[in-house]
Amino acid sequence: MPNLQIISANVCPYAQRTRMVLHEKGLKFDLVEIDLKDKPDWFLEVSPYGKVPVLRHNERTIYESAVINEYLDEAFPDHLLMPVDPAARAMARIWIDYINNQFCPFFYKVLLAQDGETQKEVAEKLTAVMKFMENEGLKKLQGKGPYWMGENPNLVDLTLYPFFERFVVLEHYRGVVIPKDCQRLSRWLDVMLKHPASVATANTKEFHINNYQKYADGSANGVTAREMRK
Ligand SMILES: N[C@@H](CCC(=O)N[C@@H](CS)C(=O)NCC(=O)O)C(=O)O
Repeated sequence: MPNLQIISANVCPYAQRTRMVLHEKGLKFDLVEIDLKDKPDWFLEVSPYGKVPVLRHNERTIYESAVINEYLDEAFPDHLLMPVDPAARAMARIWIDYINNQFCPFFYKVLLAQDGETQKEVAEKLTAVMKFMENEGLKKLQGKGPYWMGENPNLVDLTLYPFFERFVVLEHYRGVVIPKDCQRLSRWLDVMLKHPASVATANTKEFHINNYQKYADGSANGVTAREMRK
């Protein structure tokens, strides 16, 4: 049995990604939950950025969700979650990078912005990001779908989904919704909400709304909130 441990916080979308990958691949693992508001001393020794998720596999420690997910896919190749064809692998990485560097920052910035003008500006940017994902991503790559790159979920789906599980928070605090003309994105979300790895790792709408209150009222002061405010 693989000796896998994941250090996680159930509030964290990045950690949920990795739990989804472990679930999707059918891997058994020990889950170590930490409180991000009161991080244990041992955690700072294993997590150089002070962030979850962190994976421990035998003697190795690996961090950064996108890196952990590819590591798991390579170390346990039974049920691959990256395409095999090099061009398709490159395309999957392009979208994982886009999600991490465009979608995620604007997701947080919409919540963190405190004045109306900035909230409007970042909400417009997030809307443009979703339209780009609809037209450049789903429309060109998913074929008959229903997943990002076809009929099976891959690492792109598992990278993006945890943020859409939390999208209700943006609607609740800022009135931001998925644009009406992003129908593929909405259908993708409907399918992902029912996907077994999503169901196995899900938290409720109320849980997320409560958890992001400090982001929305401007009092969040963790590493992520400070970085995303920049
Ligand atoms: N780029 C990182 C981001 C991970 C991240 O931001 N995790 C947050 C929780 S969602 C965290 O641990 N933040 C520590 C803090 O806010 O103090 C990854 O993909 O793993």
